[in-house]
Amino acid sequence: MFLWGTATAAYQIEGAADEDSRGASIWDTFARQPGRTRDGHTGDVACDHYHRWPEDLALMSDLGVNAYRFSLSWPRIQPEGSGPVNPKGLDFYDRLVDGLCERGITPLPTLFHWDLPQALEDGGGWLNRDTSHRFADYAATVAERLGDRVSGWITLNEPFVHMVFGYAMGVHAPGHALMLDALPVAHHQLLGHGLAVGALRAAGAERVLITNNCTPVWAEDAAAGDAYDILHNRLFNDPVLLGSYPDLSAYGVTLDCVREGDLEIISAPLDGLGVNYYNPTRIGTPTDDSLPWTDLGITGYPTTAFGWPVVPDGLRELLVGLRARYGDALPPVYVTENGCSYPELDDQARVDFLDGHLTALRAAQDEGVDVRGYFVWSLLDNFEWAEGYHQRFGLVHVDFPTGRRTPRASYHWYKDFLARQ
Ligand code: GBH
Repeated sequence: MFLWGTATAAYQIEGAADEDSRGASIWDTFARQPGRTRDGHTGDVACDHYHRWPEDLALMSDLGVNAYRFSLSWPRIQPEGSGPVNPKGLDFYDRLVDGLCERGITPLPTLFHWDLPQALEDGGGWLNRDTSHRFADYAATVAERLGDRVSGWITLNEPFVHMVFGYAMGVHAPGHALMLDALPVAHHQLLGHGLAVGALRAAGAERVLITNNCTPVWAEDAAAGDAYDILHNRLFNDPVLLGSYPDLSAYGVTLDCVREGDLEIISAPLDGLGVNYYNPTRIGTPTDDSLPWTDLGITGYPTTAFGWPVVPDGLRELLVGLRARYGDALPPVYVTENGCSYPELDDQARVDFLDGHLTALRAAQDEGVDVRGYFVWSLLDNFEWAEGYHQRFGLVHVDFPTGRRTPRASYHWYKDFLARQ
C-alpha cells in the first residue's frame, strides 16, 4: 500500500512545553533566548496539539490520508535524555497511536526531529559520541512501549540541516557556529541512527527509514558542485546506503571521530530511504577560501512566501538521480516531506505546488524509481523554527494564539486527490 500522508514534528506543534513532567529540549532553551527566533516566538504553546490532538486526528481522517508522519519528543519521554522514563510522556504517544489505529491511519513516528534533551546538550550534544548510545536506549524504550502497534519508524530527520543550522551556523538550536568543526555531529547522528536501527529491529520493527534532506545540485562549476553534493547529500546517504563516507578532501578535513566498526553499524540494512524535497541548489565557484563552493541562489522560477524557488521537476530529477547513483543499493523511497509556505486560505499557489510535485513523483516512478510514500509538509501551520509563526506550511490554517483550525483550499484539493487514488 502506497503511504499517502501529512507530516509534522513534536516541537513545532505540541506546545505544553512544561506539562506532565516533560524535560527541557535545546529548542526550549534556544527559542527563549532573546534574538534567536523572529519576534521571539517559541514553541511553548504552538498548535496546542498536546491537548487538541483528537481534533487533528479528525482532520486527517476527513482528509483521507492513510498514514501520518509525526515525531516523538525525546525530552517528553525521557526528560534528562538518559535514565528514568516519564510515564505521562509515553502515555501521550500511546493515546495518539491508538487514535491513529482506530481511524485506519498508519503511524510513522520519527524518533528525532531536532529537539534534543537539554541535559544531553549540557554534555556536548551530538558533538559527544555518548549521545549516539543514549539515542539507541531511547529508541529501545519507545519501541518496547509502542512496537505492538507501530511497525514503521524513522530514526532521524534531516541530520544535514541539524548539523549545519544548529552546530555550524548557529541559526537553529543549539546555536553553535562551529563551521567545519561541526562535522562530528554528522557522524554521531549517523552512529545513533545505526544503533537505533538495531534497537528497533530487536523490537520487531518492519519498516525502518532515515529521512535525509536531499537537493539536486545545479552546478555552474563542476568541482564546486561536486563539493556541495558531497556535503549536503552524500555525507548522509553514502554511509547509510554504501557503508562508506565520501571524500572530504575538498574541505581539507578528515572525520577523525570514526572508529573501527562504526560504518558497519551505520550501514545496517534499511527498508526505505526517507527523502525531504524542497528545492534544487545552484552552486558556483568559491569566492573566498572558507568553503569550496558558493550558493548562487536560483533565479527565474516563482517563489513561495518564504522566498524558496518552486521547481517541481526537481523532485523527479532528485529521485532519478538517487536511483542512478545508488542503483540496487537504493531501497524504496518515501518522500517524507514536500510542501510550501503560503498564508492565504484560498491558497491556489499551494494547490499548484502540490499538483506539480505529484506529477513529478509519477514521472520518477515511470522512470523506474520505487517510490512508496508521499507526505505533505505540513498538516497544520506551525512553529517554523527561526521564523517562528511567520511561515505557514499548513494544509490547515491555524489562528495563533486561539489555535482555531480552518482547512485551506489545498486541504480540499488534497482530499479530492486522495479520494481518486
Ligand atoms: C524541513 O526542513 C524540516 O524538516 C521541517 O521541520 C520544516 O518545518 C520544513 O522543512 C520547512 O522548513 O535557500 O531557497 O534554497 C527543510 C530544510 C533548508 C529546505 C533550507 C530548504 C533552502 C531554501 N530547508 N532550504 S533556499
